[in-house]
Amino acid sequence: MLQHVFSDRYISKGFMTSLHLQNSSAIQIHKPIVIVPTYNEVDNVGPLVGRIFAATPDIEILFVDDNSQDGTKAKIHDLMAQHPGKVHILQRAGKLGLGTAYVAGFRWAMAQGCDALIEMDADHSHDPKELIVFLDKLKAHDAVIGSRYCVGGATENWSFIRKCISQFGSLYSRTILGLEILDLTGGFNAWRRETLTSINIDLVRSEGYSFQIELKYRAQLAGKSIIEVPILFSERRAGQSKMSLAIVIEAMLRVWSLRSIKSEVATTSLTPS
Ligand SMILES: Nc1nc2c(ncn2[C@@H]2O[C@H](COP(=O)(O)OP(=O)(O)OP(=O)(O)O)[C@@H](O)[C@H]2O)c(=O)[nH]1
Ligand SMILES: [Mg+2]
Repeated sequence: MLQHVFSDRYISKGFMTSLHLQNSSAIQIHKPIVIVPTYNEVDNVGPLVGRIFAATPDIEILFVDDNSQDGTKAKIHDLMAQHPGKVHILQRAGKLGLGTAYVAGFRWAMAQGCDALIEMDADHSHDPKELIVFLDKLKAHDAVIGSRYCVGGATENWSFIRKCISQFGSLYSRTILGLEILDLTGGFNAWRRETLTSINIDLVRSEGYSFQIELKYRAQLAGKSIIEVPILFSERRAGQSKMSLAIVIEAMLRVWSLRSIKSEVATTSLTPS
């Protein structure tokens, strides 16, 4: 059950089209949280917190830091002191990968009673102004996918090669897995707590981009109501990319093994949350 939503500029031009219109029952959101994995993002975390609270004052932020060596941890502790009870840190011993960072973050946030969990990169590629749209859409859908590839979505300042890798990655995964979601590798997504519980995140084994693909695959297989919302994805503002050839190759290979979890997901999605 997938629906696409189109940005105002496209709606006003008459481009609005919808696919599947079956919505999940409407809910209220009481305790939303943005989960940001960090590895050496010292120059990004401070401005990011400012931008998030400027866009959505009533939200919490959890950084999952993998023992960054550039002062990110100390910076996050400063931010926690400036925003008591609103900024949190989950510290891990070393660079253990994006996938396990998110699973640990999801578990931590759910244990705190958070009911809307939003994935976001630390490097300002994702615009906090979209959070309000995500939270609004999450009232009626099990998951909201920030999409560069639905109508109205875009990337900014990306090299031709980077665009090709990203678009090929989504097309390749969609074809192999038979998925309808257009942006499979993107990391700006919102999940209802019940969605993550019912797709059993403890079973997720992927890292890097394949983590994003696996989560979306499990959600679609479980019949969740998913909406794609257009986003503008910007190049990172500061610091170094952690993207590597190994992560791209892991994603390409992992997609094939994801096919075999179809039956496993069908079973676990029947388990009450
Ligand atoms: N905790 C943790 N965070 C990570 C790890 N790898 C990457 N990250 C964070 O995950 C987010 C996405 O990583 P990026 O390096 O921006 O990857 P990308 O967006 O694909 O690549 P660029 O935008 O080109 O930098 C950033 O906030 C990183 O700091 C990791 O192993 N552990
Ligand atoms: Mg990035």
